[in-house]
Amino acid sequence: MPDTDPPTIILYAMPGSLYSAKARAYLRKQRLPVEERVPGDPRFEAVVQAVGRWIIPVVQMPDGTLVQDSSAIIDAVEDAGLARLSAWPADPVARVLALIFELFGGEGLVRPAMHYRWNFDADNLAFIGRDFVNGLKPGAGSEEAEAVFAASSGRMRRAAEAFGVTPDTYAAVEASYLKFLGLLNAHLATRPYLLGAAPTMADYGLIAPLHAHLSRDPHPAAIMKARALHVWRWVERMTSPDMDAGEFCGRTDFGEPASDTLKALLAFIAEDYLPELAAMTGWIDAWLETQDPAALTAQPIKRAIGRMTFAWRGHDIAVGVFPYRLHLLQRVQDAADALSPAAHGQLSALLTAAGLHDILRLRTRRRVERRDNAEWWAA
Ligand SMILES: N[C@@H](CCC(=O)N[C@@H](CS)C(=O)NCC(=O)O)C(=O)O
Repeated sequence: MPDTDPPTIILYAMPGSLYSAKARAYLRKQRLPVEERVPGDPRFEAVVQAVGRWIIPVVQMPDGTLVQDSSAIIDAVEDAGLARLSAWPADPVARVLALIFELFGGEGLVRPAMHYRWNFDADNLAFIGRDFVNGLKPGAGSEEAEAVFAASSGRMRRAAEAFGVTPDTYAAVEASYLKFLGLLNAHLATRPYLLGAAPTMADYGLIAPLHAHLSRDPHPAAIMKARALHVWRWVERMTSPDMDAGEFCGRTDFGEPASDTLKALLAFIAEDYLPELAAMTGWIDAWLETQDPAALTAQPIKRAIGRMTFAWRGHDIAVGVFPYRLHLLQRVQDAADALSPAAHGQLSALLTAAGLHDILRLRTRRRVERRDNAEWWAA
């Protein structure tokens, strides 16, 4: 490669991984030289040692720094000045909305993602079985492949339960997803990306569940193709380095951010996800009160710190409590807190009309911080 080419970013990821899709879509839109490697690549071993756990996606930046976490990867590329097409919309109100979709995409849509991947074995299993093995143990023979897939799929099926996907919620998870898919399809019929002419963090947040699981696994892929052409096209668009928006004939003005179809999506988030955020912040705040502050801040936060029950669509569902979600919620609130009074008024009106205003209010007594590729309780 000639000296003038920008140095390559290495992305450790897998085609079937939810958070990998978010980092990959963003990196592709930047048209940066990226080399994607699977975790089964022997070079991943040293990355696991350095990051301290087995997790993807991880990016090795051109200066050698390792960054884990799809959100942190996007921030790192932006901070390094490498972004061609920033993930952040110019309008500060739209920026807050982008962060709401980041939170809802990566965390609020894990129920349908896990359900449609793990509860339709007849359609999905042959595809995801080999897809997993290609990422985890490329070249494995059939016996070894079976053992590799059994171990990782067993772990992921248990994860689905930790998100509240159990036989008595299957019907509610499906009804919720189909409603969301209809609303997103109506929105994307009118514009190429969530917030208009260009991709933003809103799109990168939603592509996480909508790529690897909901558009790629055979069973949900058929649902998306049959019911939601515009969402399907958007998924294609999000995997392309160019805008891939020919059907919009060069239009760039979509009157953002206050379209009715966007408001309907915000109202859906209020109905579907706000109850869980309220329960989570309440649970974490009560839990923090009982903890010894010195012990709390001495080590990184575990992925799940407990289990809570809350009412969701007529069911009492038991789910893990994941402080990472609080970190993403804080990003929403920090961006809202930084708005001018006029912009804050505009945001408040939009969120109030959608029934989502509480998303700015749900806070805990101690913040989550990120450092050394992990989450920590703030001092
Ligand atoms: N917050 C992280 C989550 C990453 C994550 O959960 N990755 C999954 C694959 S999609 C993983 O590596 N799981 C491994 C495990 O939990 O053992 C991010 O956004 O990167």
